Amino acid sequence: MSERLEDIAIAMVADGKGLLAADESTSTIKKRFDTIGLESTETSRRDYREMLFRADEAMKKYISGVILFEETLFQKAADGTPFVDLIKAAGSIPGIKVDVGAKPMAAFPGETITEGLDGMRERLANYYKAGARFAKWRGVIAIADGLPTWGSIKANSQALARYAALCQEAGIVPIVEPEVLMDGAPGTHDIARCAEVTEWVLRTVFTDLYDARVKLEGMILKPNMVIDGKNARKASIEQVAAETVRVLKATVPSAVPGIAFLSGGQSTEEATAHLSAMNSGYDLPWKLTYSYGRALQDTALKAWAGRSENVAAGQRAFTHRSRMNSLAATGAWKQDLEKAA
Ligand code: 5MM
Repeated sequence: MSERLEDIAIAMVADGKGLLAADESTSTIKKRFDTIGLESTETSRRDYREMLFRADEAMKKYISGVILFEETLFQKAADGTPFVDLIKAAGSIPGIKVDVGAKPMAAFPGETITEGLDGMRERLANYYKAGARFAKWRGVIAIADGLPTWGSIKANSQALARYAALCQEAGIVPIVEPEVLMDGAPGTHDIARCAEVTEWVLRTVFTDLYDARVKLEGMILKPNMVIDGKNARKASIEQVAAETVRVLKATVPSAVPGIAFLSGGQSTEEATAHLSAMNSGYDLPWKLTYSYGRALQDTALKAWAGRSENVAAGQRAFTHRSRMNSLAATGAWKQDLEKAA
């Protein structure tokens, strides 16, 4: 019997758990490996992901699901165990990134449109067979002088809605990720501008999801936090939390079971502090948790540095960050826990 979308979605945002975004495409993981001077090959990518997925405590206690890149979904650990089996054995859910990337949008200079809808029904059937029970699609919205435009917001929003409808048809929970960039060029906008654009984008996305007949109970939203641009960071933790909650309450129906944030280039500790602040002191209709890529992986990647003798150190770093974010997901994180570690 196939699982209900609602149940999968609820499991993805279970108390004190969140998602590990490990779906870096080949070009993005190369950039990450460049920072530790490691060549990106199928084997080095496997070794890195295996280190994360075998971090037992983190995976069992803090990670509800892992977003994978297609290569990783079908990849095996060094001993031949499929990664999907490793993830499932830890009680976590395998997921798959199904978009094929944000591409320059014709006639919209400086903006992108995410591609990947063609042939998606067939691909989803294969991913389901391989064990994926949720998927992810990311639309990217940049803030700059005169940007974003309505044309690009609408096109990205409609693509997200089409993708979500196809996922639900396939028995797969869609993670709907409309990312308003904090670290796009020039990254000098203030928090008020981010709030205005995020609200505009989310209103559009939920209208398109309704028009596409997407069942809100069987999806997860993955938004940016409302924060000022990376090159103009000023807003306090409390301000980011308050503005993010305000915009989400104004736009996200309570039928959505959970919201799992992206970290978007925030420092690892900032991403944790913001999440914890939102989970303490606000009355919220949905779960708020993490679906972090960089904010869960950065310290682990550095500790590992591509060396087999550092696997345990990398796993310790990943476990620590996962535990801190797990505490943040229930509003129980405190800064001195970082120092203690
Ligand atoms: C892990 O990075 C994801 C895929 O990026 P590319 O398609 O560009 O390789 C990305 O979508 C990620 O899942 C989200 O942005 C969340 O990651 P961060 O690092 O922002 O938390």
